[in-house]
Amino acid sequence: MTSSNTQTPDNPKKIIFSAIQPSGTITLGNYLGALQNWITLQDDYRCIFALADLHTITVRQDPPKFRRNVLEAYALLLSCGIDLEKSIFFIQSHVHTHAELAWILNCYTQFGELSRMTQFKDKSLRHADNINVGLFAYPSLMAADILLYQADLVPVGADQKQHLELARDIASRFNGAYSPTFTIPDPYIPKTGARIMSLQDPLKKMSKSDDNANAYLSLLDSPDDIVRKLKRAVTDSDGSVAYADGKDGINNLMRIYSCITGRSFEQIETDFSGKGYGDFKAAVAEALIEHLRPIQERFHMLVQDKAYLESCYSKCAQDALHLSGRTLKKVMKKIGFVL
Ligand code: ATP
Ligand code: LTN
Repeated sequence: MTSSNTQTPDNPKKIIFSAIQPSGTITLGNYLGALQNWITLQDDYRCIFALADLHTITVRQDPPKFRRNVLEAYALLLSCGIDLEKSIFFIQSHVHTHAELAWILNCYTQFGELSRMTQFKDKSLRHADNINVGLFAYPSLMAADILLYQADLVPVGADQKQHLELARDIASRFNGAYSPTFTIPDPYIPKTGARIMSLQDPLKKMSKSDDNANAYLSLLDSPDDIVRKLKRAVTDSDGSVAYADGKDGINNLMRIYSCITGRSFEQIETDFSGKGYGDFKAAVAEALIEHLRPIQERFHMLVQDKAYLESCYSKCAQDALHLSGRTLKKVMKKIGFVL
């Protein structure tokens, strides 16, 4: 049986583009909110994924740490299940068309539009000593990423929706000024798009750039780290394992446990009725440790094989350049560049 997205001559597979910044160790939030969906989408869509390292330098990076973060994130995403037989997975800075189209799109994006972006406002407050032009123009680079591949769908978390809307506006404006050039991308907000919250402040999202390492679970945390961080996770004084308003800490742990084990909230409530938070936290830790074990094993093997990693990202960069080069050429021709 073929699903509606299976490729046939008159029904080419839809194109998906998404990217993640290699700005630190990938968290459980990134995994459950984004990466797990990327992995499942690979069967039904033509998927193109990237590590958005050009975006990462909008915040100052320590060079050796940055280099390590990029290579580790590449190995980790492969370990999570990005399959290069099905998908392209490249490093953004290896494909020069991104910076080139971003410059062009800057000239089709208004100052006022970029000024309204909430991420720019938030990051300007957090990095008040370095409000650089790249931070401001971040969304036009993101638009270039997406539009270069004529993506139909872009899986992103809610925090990126505003940027995607801007990408749609820029694409429509360009198409209107010349002739249809770019596919207008739709956001793809996955059903299981769990929003995983900080373990220390369950009203704040779990983030890899949190100063407090106890607030997030990294995919590379050791079993001891996982047990310790979960033991310290903030809960409430009610004591019953139940999903309810005001129990943000427990709700978050239930969401994590449910995503990992596939058990519904009702099933979890039944399994843990009469048991305390200590037992529940131990069960969440156990489930996570088992889930992450094969990913971590693959990661530790892959990350040492620099030659293999290089062969993967070089081949993918070539494929990405081939696809994106066609769009860039079309754009330049329409604008009137001498080619
Ligand atoms: P940073 O801390 O550097 O801002 P981040 O951890 O918030 O990074 P991003 O690199 O901005 O993560 O996001 C990568 C993807 O992961 C996005 O699609 C985003 O929506 C998703 N994501 C990030 N944090 C969470 C979370 N806590 N729960 C669910 N999804 C998340
Ligand atoms: N801004 C995104 C990462 C990103 C992206 C993209 C996501 C860069 N380019 C293109 C989707 C499509 C983030 O911080 N999560």
